[in-house]
Amino acid sequence: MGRRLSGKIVIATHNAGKLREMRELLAPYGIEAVSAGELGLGEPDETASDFAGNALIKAQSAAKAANLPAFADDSGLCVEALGGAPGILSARWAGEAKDFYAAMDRIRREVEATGAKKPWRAYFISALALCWPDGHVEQFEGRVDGDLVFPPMGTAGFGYDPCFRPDGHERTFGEMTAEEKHGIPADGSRALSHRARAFQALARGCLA
Ligand code: ITT
Repeated sequence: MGRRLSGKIVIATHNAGKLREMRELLAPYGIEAVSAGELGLGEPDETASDFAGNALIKAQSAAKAANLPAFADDSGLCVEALGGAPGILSARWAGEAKDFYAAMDRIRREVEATGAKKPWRAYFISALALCWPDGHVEQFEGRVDGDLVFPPMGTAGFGYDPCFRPDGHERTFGEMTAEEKHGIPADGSRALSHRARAFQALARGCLA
């Protein structure tokens, strides 16, 4: 059992899509969440070589700056035919303009160039970090596997959602409701998205 999270926390993200999902995941627990953007916190450089390391950098920096417990997510889409790219560079592939349709098209072109046979396999990873101002840290990870879909389908969600169809489903994340993508099943069964799966582990460790 990890350290129990309560009271007020910072959600250490500047990504509006993630912020919405992280707020929705925390909502049932009566935790007051303020975002890094609302507090005017800067964005630290994500210099680690893996998702967990970058989540830790974001959570530690926000916990220190706000003197509150901080909750961060580092996540991305890993394409098997590309050796796991874009992976931790998922946000950077969308460029300054945050053009995820361009990033999805780059994935399509690069996978096509490898000659990989369909279905093109991919997975999303979410690494969550909770950091307290005294330096205590709790970390969790979630993953969901699926196929890439081109052209991208649906306009729900954010980022790479329209080009990812999770295993066992007929629709992409971009065609799913928020509840389908990252709702936490009331019967205790496994959630669908990488972030919701990581959050289930966090809830068992720090919110029970
Ligand atoms: P913060 O660091 O401020 O949280 P960011 O967008 O830079 O925001 P990351 O470095 O973790 O976040 O980049 C992850 C990228 O991967 C993100 O920009 C999304 O486009 C993509 N991604 C992560 N989770 C996703 C999801 O559930 N659906 C679609 N795309 C996702």
